[in-house]
Amino acid sequence: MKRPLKIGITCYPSLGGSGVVATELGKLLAEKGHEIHFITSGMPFRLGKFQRNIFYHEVEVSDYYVFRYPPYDLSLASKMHQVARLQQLDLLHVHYAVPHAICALLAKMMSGGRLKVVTTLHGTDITVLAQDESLKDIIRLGIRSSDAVTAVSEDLIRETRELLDIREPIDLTYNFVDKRVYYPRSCSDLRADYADPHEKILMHISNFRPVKRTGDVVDIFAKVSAKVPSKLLLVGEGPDMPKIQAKIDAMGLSHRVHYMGKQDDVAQVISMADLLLLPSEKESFGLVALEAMACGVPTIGSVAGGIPELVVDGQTGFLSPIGKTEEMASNAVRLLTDAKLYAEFREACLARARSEFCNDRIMAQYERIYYRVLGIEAEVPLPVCEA
Ligand code: GMT
Repeated sequence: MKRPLKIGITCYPSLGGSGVVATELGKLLAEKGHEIHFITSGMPFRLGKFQRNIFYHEVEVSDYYVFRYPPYDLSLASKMHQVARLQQLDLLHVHYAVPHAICALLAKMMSGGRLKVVTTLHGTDITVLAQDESLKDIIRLGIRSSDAVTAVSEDLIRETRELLDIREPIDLTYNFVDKRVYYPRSCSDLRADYADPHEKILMHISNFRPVKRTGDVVDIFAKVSAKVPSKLLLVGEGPDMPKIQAKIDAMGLSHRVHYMGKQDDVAQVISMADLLLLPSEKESFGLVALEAMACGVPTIGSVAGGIPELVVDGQTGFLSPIGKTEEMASNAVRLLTDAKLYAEFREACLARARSEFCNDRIMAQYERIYYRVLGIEAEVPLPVCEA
């Protein structure tokens, strides 16, 4: 008989896909009866209101005057150990290898080896940080000393093996969306705030870092809007935003662009869009493309990282080589000007999101991993999700 588990979850609590996935997973596991303890530097932003079986433990960092750099990693490791001991946790599930896998390893050592550690790799913890010679060995140690390692795409598994020479098994656990939250929302009123009825809406959502190639977003939009009356909605903020604003001004597009800032209710916002633009340089998965897909919005994107595992080229979007903005723009125009083709893509999006990336199925995969590392024999059926 399988018993409910006590699980500590650590992630980056601020805006970002890995934090979203970790938080949503914790909420779903709690609904299923597991006890979830978030151990993070701040309240995970998607945690929302009180929910049974969910607890939050804030990591406080010592600012003792001798420290030039406050030792966050040590405080996190100590907190993990304290919570694990007090709450009798079965395991720690850490999202993003750096520094979380190493902190969990320290907590495990403090527990005398009793505590199990599951590490989920999300993207730049491997594709960027594992290329940094000063971090490579410690990331490898974190991965090798975890009791189980998961990654959010086949491509990320491949890169992890290549960059770090990891031979140990890595479980594939795609990201997911909660189908009760991500579905096409009605938004005709809202749409009218941003676009005239005859105009299309193109959207980009990200943290505006260089890997997102937001300059390409503007180039694609400029080419599309020259042919199809349209507006660009930019959601999120980040270091490249001032550069992008300057580019939009210089190209005379300001009157066609809305800056939406950070938004919490992504399903509502994304439902306003006709297309999502995701021309990233690196993207281990591209959670936002899945969120769009679940709301019936096709993606125009790049063949980068795990995006092709998610977006089926020619069915739920169009993918082009990185930087090929001309091709991306003409694919966007094709979709926006062919109502029949667009309707087919929309249907394919909804079906794929519901069947392949449904929360029940992915959560069951994680549960299987938890029971496996704990050596508990448990029947966890893998639900088949209807399209
Ligand atoms: O790795 C990052 O850049 C940050 C991370 C995050 O916290 O948002 O994003 C990664 O994890 C997401 C959730 O698994 C993926 O959907 C993103 O594709 C991935 N980002 C990159 O690979 C650039």
